[in-house]
Amino acid sequence: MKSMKYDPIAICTWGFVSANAAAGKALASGMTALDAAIVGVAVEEEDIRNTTVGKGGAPDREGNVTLDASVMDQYGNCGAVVCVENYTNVAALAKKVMTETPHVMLAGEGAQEFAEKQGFKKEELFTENSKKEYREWLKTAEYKPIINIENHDTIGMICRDGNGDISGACTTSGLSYKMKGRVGDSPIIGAGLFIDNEVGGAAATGMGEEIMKSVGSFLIVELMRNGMSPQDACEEAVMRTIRKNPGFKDFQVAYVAMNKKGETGSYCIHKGFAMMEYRDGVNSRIDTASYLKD
Ligand code: SD4
Repeated sequence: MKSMKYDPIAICTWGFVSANAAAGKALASGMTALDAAIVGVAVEEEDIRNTTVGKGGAPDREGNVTLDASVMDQYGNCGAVVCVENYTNVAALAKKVMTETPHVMLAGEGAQEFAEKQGFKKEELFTENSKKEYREWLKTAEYKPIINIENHDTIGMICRDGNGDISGACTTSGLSYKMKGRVGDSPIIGAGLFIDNEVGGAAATGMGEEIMKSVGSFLIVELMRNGMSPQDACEEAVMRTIRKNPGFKDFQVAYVAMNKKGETGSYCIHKGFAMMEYRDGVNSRIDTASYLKD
């Protein structure tokens, strides 16, 4: 490991062992926090066994696989793409929107044309396995998000590099069998992801509609700015949703956060959520405390 001013740390949503390890390794080799987060989440984007991120992601109810992603760096720059078809590495594409255009977000066809121009590889994202599951789903065509299973495995990642700078990325295929055109929290800066390098960063997973309503990741960073620990800030953000929505038992909302000191936290409504944390060269799974105990 290179000698560094700060210990590199990577955290991410869910038990994405390889993705978090890839980010940790990248940080240890001296990569910036933003690039390490993109390298990390790309592991899930490319893993066709993951049916909620990237290639192999479940389609919308009409059979289109559409991806959403966002990135944010230590300078407060951000980029996002929504409803992207046929390109796997949408977090890297979101970075290109940030660095190569005067905009923050590109959608659908415009984002795809931009991807093409930037040299991203065009691919079929709808895999045999997702097609099989989709055909099964079509038999009833019932839309019912299942807590913690397949509908909720977005990867949101926050990294701190050797300079102590914090950046992040968030990438998803969104809710399985969503309405055509539906976009969740993951590509919305402040909802699925927010970074303020003076304070820290946060990322979300779960029912995007609820996360957007409370601008959850921004809320967590602001709570940390006002002195809360990452853990307390994640808990308060989840509690805001619980207090406002009596239907909270029917969906999952989960957050991970890290502050400038490298302290981390996570919290969720339903048990079963976990956070990965890479620190001191060790990648650990942390079972997150939940509001509902069973
Ligand atoms: C969304 N937050 O699109 C995402 C869903 C999710 O794993 O977390 N999926 O609402």
